[in-house]
Amino acid sequence: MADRALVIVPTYNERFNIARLIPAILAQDPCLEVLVVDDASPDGTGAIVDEIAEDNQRVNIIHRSAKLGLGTAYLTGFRWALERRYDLVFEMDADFSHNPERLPEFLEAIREADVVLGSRYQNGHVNVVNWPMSRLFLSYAANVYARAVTGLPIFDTTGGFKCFRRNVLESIDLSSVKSNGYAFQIEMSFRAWKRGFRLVEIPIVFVDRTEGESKMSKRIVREAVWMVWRLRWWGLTGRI
Ligand SMILES: Nc1nc2c(ncn2[C@@H]2O[C@H](COP(=O)(O)OP(=O)(O)OP(=O)(O)O)[C@@H](O)[C@H]2O)c(=O)[nH]1
Ligand SMILES: [Mg+2]
Repeated sequence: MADRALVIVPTYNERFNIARLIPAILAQDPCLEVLVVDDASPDGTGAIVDEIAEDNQRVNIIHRSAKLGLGTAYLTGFRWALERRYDLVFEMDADFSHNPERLPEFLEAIREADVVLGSRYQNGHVNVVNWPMSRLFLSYAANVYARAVTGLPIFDTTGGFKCFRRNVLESIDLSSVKSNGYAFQIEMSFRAWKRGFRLVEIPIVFVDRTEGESKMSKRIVREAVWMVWRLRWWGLTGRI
């Protein structure tokens, strides 16, 4: 039987993106389904997805009561996916920074891996379009730093275009995952790596959003700065 794959898309005020994104995802492969986790977006993103889901069995939505953060949105989505026995679980942004046309390459790569990571920085290349120099520098430096502190052998540790095999998510104690912003991406990959799963990076081009507003915050960056040391400690003490 073919694999069933769920693409989890967390949303907060993505009304100008989501209605275009969902069909673009579904068109890539018949095995793909979508789960939007919306945090009561004031712009009505949730209602738009409700309407799409009504006509399409491959589209699902979870409504949360308030903006509770990216990490907990994914954890909610992971649990939902595990309960329904999906074989593959994707993470993807709603703002077209992650090109849905790359999904088939993830499906191909996961055949030989347990986690596939879309990588903006690989082998000395930087594949980011339209970011101001300051943001690019921050992100690149954060990745060098995270790799150095945690030992995680991947170039793009904070990227959010990913595919997990179900058994990877099953083997991680989701209730003990602590981070909520960029650190969430590092923490999930670190936990998978520590358990001996095969992580594979494939190059992607990341394009800055053209619609909607950024939710990047200083708090999210601060969390990542500290979290990598916690992960290193947990790794050394066998807590992870
Ligand atoms: N459900 C939920 N989704 C969120 C939350 N914060 C961000 N998102 C979504 O997570 C994805 C990534 O967030 P972005 O705001 O694009 O973060 P980014 O790519 O680092 O920064 P920009 O593209 O510059 O905004 C998008 O689909 C957002 O709508 C949140 O608190 N809850
Ligand atoms: Mg974005």
